Amino acid sequence: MLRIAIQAKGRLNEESIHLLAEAGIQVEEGKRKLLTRSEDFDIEVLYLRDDDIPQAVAMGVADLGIVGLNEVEEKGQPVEIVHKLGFGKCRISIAVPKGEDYRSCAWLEGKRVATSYPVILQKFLDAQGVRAEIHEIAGSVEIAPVVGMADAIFDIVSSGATLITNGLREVEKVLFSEAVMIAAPGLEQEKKQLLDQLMFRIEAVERSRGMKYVLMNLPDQKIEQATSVLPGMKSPTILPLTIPGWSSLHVVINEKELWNKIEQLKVIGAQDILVLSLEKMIY
Ligand code: PRT
Ligand code: ZN
Repeated sequence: MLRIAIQAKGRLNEESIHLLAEAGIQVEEGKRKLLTRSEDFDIEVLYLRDDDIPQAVAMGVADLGIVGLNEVEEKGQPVEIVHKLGFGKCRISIAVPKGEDYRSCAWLEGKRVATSYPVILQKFLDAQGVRAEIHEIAGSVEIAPVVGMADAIFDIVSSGATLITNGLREVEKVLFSEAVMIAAPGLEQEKKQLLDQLMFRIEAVERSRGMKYVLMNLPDQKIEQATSVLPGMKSPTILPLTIPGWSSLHVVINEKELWNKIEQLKVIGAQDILVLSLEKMIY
């Protein structure tokens, strides 16, 4: 059996549960305890604070974890990053009061920087050859300059709205983060196999994101022309219709190019076009 640690509540909780559900692992929210066993897959879900997930995985309390890359980097625990999951995207940046004439990292020399991520910040400062005083605070980092506790901050930024509200300007983007799947190093064979199975499912879900399944009817003599404008995943599926000289063509198209492709196909002579959402793509 595998045990996976996910955030108990907070920004990554919902999407972690959603991802597991898409992979066929249902965890009933209502009945949520600290530890829940899935009935669909040989897995147990452990709910923790995100700060505790890297250590829980490194110690083998959990075999896997879903946590922000920022936490993994900060905690420096020996865990393996198995996969980037594409949600919880943010960056950790240095920000200064907007009136400051910040031009380079040299500005930070001798300054006080408030943060909840002292390890990542220290590494960055060392790499830049700058000495600054790091003030570690647990929360509300963005108000530190206003109240005179610090000259700058190093904190998570997503839309940037919080910085603007607090009169701050983002000057250095130090680390780009997103939720990642982490694993304890050296998982035993049986757990490794379950992990491979889980990742196979997750990758199938990811592949289908933004993809649409498109069906259309087309005169047979137009098939070649239609095929030439379609994306080259594999050749489209072509099925004969009961009407002589006509076929039904099925193809998977990325949402981004959907309208463009449909317009081209219509000009070629496609009719009765159906666009369906795609749940999983398994190769
Ligand atoms: O209770 P627990 O310790 O588990 O949760 P937490 O309060 O430590 O973390 P939580 O739930 O706030 O965030 C979990 C993870 O989500 C973080 O570690 C990041 O990997 C990721 N994430 C993504 C974010 C954001 N986006 C984000 N915008 N984490 C925090 N923020 C905060 C940020 O601290 C700042 O206050 O949102 C504000 C900035 O947002 P913008 O949009 O105004 O720039
Ligand atoms: Zn936390």
